[in-house]
Amino acid sequence: MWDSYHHPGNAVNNVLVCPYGRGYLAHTRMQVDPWLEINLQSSFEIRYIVMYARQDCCEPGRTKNLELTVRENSDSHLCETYPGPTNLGDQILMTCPLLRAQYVRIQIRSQPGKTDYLQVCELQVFGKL
Ligand SMILES: [Ca+2]
Repeated sequence: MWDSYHHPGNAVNNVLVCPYGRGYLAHTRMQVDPWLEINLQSSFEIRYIVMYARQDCCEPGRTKNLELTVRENSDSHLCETYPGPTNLGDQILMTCPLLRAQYVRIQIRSQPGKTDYLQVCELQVFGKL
């Protein structure tokens, strides 16, 4: 579920800077295990992703226990986990062992009984056809 001021498309709009205010971040509401999934429209050999953290406020502490998974159809594969927490303006690199996939997902695994925000300035996916 997305915060109405922070559309998930902001994570893939090729704008790497997110000043304070509406319309820059992809930002979920507070929830259990928030996630963002990118549909690459075709299958690629995924090598790594770079996630641009927000630069304006509210870190560290929010981006933690992050998982990178990829999937081709329903067959999902966990590539890497990132314990965090992230600091303001961090660029987080997470790698994947050359798996073919059409969908790339990042997800915070909430602690039992806790909820989290997932907030992303930009998510870049690198791979090859
Ligand atoms: Ca962006």
